[in-house]
Amino acid sequence: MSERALVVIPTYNEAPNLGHLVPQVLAQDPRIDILVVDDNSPDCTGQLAEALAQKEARLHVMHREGKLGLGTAYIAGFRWALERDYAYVFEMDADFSHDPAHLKEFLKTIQDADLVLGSRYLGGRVTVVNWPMLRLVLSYCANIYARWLTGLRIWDLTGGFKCFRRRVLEAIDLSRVRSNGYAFQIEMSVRAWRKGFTLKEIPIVFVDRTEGRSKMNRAIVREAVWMVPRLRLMAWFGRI
Ligand SMILES: Nc1nc2c(ncn2[C@@H]2O[C@H](COP(=O)(O)OP(=O)(O)OP(=O)(O)O)[C@@H](O)[C@H]2O)c(=O)[nH]1
Ligand SMILES: [Mg+2]
Repeated sequence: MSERALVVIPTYNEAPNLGHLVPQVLAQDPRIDILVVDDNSPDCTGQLAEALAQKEARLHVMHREGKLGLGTAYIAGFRWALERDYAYVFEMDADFSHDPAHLKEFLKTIQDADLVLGSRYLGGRVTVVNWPMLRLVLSYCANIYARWLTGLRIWDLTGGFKCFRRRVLEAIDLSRVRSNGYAFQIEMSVRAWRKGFTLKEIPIVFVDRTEGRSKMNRAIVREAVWMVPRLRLMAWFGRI
């Protein structure tokens, strides 16, 4: 594999994490670049990213005017990648829940797949560290619900550590992707699956953030609850 990979990292108030994360990600493979998509974080994550990018040519930064949500941040990052010659595009959180050490395994697995998903529940085995029980139960049940309704036989559909082959992002009509929170993860995987691409799951150990604050809220959960049956209906009517 000689092609380049872009790791898209959306940030909102991740200043305590970003400075540590960037060198660890870049150290995994010389073909990896990073795009930070910052939504004008009040804690100045955007300025920190700029300062880091002055010293590191493989780090790029996109600034948006305010908190517009995770899904649209990724869509903007995907478009940026497609305008350049990246063969692989990653989604990754800035909060160290996603261990950069897993990136190598993703790059190996994507050689025989179109979309690789980092899975916290592969084979029913839970590999989540330090989450409160309620959060874990909610996430696990959300995945059973999504698997049952969409018919996509994947253990972890809501995870946000994943690697797309370029042609998947080219095939999906990004302007029609509707969801912005956890549902965004489900929607992207369902759309890839419906286009006939090959999905593979690899086990990851997911560790709860120790720095910064969670952006999870009720609206994100609500969106996922109604978006899943909507995806089912769209699939039935051949809209995706
Ligand atoms: N640009 C941008 N990034 C966001 C937004 N919301 C969340 N993020 C980033 O997306 C990643 C995942 O968000 P988290 O807050 O970790 O959400 P989570 O993983 O569901 O929640 P916790 O891990 O419990 O904190 C992190 O890197 C966040 O900084 C947003 O509206 N815009
Ligand atoms: Mg997180």
